[in-house]
Amino acid sequence: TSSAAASVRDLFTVTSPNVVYTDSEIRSKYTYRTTLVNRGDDGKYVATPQETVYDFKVDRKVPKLGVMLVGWGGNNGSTVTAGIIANRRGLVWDTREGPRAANYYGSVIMGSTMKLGTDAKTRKDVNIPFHDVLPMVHPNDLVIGGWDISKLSLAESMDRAQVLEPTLKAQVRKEMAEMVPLPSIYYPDFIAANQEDRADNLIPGSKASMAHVEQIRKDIRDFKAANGLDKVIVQWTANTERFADILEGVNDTAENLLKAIEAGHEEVSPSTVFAVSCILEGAPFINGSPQNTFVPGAIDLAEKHNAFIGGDDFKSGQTKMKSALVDFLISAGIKLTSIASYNHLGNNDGKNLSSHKQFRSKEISKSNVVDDMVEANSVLYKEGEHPDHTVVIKYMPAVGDNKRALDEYYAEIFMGGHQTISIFNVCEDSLLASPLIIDLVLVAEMMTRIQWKANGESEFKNFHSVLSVLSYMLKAPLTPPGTPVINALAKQRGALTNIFRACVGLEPESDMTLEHKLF
Ligand code: NAI
Ligand code: DG6
Repeated sequence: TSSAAASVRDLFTVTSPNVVYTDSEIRSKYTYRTTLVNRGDDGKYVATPQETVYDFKVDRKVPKLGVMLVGWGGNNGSTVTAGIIANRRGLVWDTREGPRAANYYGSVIMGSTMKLGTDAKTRKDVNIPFHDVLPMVHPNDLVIGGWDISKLSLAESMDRAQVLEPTLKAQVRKEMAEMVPLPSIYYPDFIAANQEDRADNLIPGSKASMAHVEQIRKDIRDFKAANGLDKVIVQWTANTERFADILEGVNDTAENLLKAIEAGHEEVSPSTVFAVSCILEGAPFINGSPQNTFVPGAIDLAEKHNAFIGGDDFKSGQTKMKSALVDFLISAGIKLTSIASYNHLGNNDGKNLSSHKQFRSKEISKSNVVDDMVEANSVLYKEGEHPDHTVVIKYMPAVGDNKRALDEYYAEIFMGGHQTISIFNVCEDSLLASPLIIDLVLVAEMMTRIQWKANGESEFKNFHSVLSVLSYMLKAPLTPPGTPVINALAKQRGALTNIFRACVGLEPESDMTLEHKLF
């Protein structure tokens, strides 16, 4: 019943005829309002408000969740693992600037808030942690595992990464020394040749095979059983691969892709084999690197199996700034005319990206991130017109994981004037990426527990297999085939926030604040 409603975990409940709480579910009836536009022969638009009534159903049981990282022994993998252990144990460590305590800064779910409404007495905003809007998994409860082509334990990987303070490492070392990545698949042609010397933990075979798919599926099942998990989410945080060629009859449909794996076709990448394995195993799979893991056949397969996938490429530092700044400039009516983005970094990611084909994958994902904002402004840009945009990445071992990102934004302002904005951004890469890895897991898991139906249909169904709601965390968001890509950071956050709100029957966040203007 609606009053049995609130569980001890709930920070708030919604009291509305459109929201019902049971012990196992939250159900909401939500009117989604959009505007349909028709263009007449006279070139004028006719805008018609539309309404769709959706029913949402949220499963309130928070599962015991496992996350398996592909590339677990890398900088991101070892950093996020140490970070979660440190948070779970509430660790404090000494630094030359004084003591530091574990936190989840940089995680939109764990570190940001959302306006719930206006206080009935004070009329001030009431903001609550994002994590408390829906019944979500807490990252401290995640069970972590994964694969790596390098056999170092997580303690050794953490040393190799050179990211964390020695005083913190000392406190997590014992636990991490017992964590050893499972052997993985390695098809040398897909990552840089300079990675070969760390490939000492391999499942036999150097091209795609069904045996590889079966082994990965078994690894997921074994991990689930060994840890008594309800669910497992898999995330690729391994090296950036080169793009796979999209070939008719090979990776264009689900059926062809499975046949190509069986035949050991050389255009099937390790990341696609992982994606296929997860889809077949029903484990959501997220790609944190830029390559085209999700070839059309993989998306087709995910749709056919009702499996969840998301990608591509964590949006951590330079690109996150870009997707906020360009949104600001263009929506301020300023005509951005060029962006020059330089990066130099000295970690293993930088080493891998010093190889041209792998750099090219990253160049593509870093370059397309302003397209939607430009296209949306027909006042500033003619059809097909686009700011110049260049991306340079150089390997500079000395700076390690502290990537330097230098950006110059050049824009045309009022009456032929110019504005030049220069940014020097030291992106502590793995410390920025780790909270995104956590957010992607938490949101993807949450999406597996939300179902919907429209206009009074009888059956509830899942969201589309391609989880575009993860876009905020990703540079090159994968969207359901034929649907638009949104890169603007504020819109991405809006989608995430408002979908969560709709599930508990709350209206989208509105900044109209009429209650403070009309009285
Ligand atoms: P890393 O090079 O330190 O770690 C990658 C790990 O993947 C290595 O331990 C390597 O041995 C392993 N690996 C390579 N191929 C594998 C395979 N087939 N199976 C299993 N393991 C494999 O790199 P880092 O810094 O951790 O980044 C990981 C990925 O995330 C890179 O592709 C990077 O481009 C991407 N990324 C990183 C961001 C950041 O801010 N750190 C942001 C955006 C993307
Ligand atoms: C060069 O930029 C190395 C890359 O792997 C990036 O560090 C990573 O993709 C993060 O990129 P961004 O643009 O989100 O800072």
